[in-house]
Amino acid sequence: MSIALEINSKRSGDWRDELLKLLPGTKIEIYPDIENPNEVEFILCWKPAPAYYKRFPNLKVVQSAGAGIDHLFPESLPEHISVSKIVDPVLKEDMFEHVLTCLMNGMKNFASYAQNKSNKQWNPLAYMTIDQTKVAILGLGEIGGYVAEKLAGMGFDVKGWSNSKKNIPGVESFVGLDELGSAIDAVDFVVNILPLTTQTENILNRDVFKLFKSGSILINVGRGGHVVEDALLEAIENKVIKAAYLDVFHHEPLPEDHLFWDCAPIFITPHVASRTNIASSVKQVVDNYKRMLHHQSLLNEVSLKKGY
Ligand code: OXD
Repeated sequence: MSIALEINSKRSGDWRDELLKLLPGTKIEIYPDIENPNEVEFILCWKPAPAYYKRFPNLKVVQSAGAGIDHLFPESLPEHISVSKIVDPVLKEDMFEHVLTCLMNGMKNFASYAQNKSNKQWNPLAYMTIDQTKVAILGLGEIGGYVAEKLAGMGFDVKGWSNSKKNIPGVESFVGLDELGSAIDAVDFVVNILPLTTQTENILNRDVFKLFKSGSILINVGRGGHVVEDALLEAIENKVIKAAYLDVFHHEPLPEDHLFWDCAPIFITPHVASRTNIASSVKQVVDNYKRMLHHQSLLNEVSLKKGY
């Protein structure tokens, strides 16, 4: 019995070291150096290659190394394989801080002042305050719900949109495609924290951008696949969207020749809004491995049908 790590980043070694501290003596191998694929029952993944699971005939559990599972090809996984995601207070707090940074930057015009400085221009602009600022959060799962509640607690006027009704203090809840327009109506910032599923892919499209308040700001910390890129560039060109803070993209790293690099109102961060903290997440991975060994249900298991 062994654990395989297929983590498309430089962090595989760190994951293995942390796992070994809690599971001494366990065989933990980093793909492609797998001695016997038949022994692998548990795999920890971040952006594995398509059909990765076919390499391991006795695989029982796929554990995402992040909060999302869209990168695990959930639609093609056989039903007998269980899938779990990371749910970690550190991830939620980091996401809240990133979103707050984008909000405050937009509200206080820091990008304009950076540009004015390079032109030696002294040009005071009108700023927004928290109590005047309306925010819509798309996606009220573990992370989105946390961000919405914290922003509401700070005094932002917060609306939330999700698949099912939510009862979050201070957050007005809107449900389903019929209510998407009401959720984003008249808000200053739209923050996307949705999971990427067949239902939510391309949800930020031309028709939806037409419902944005003129001069509003988009913050995308969900997935690149939520956004129809041409439609976003058009909405920016038409000044419907004043600025966009994008942390996630269709292709990562964002290709050098991508139009977003040269579009001044688009701010690019390299998928860093909230990165899995190995030290605070490793215990739940170990718990899931032990649960699998004892035929118990997993922590933070996701529904493959729903995709989250
Ligand atoms: C995640 C991410 O899913 O970093 O955790 O996007």
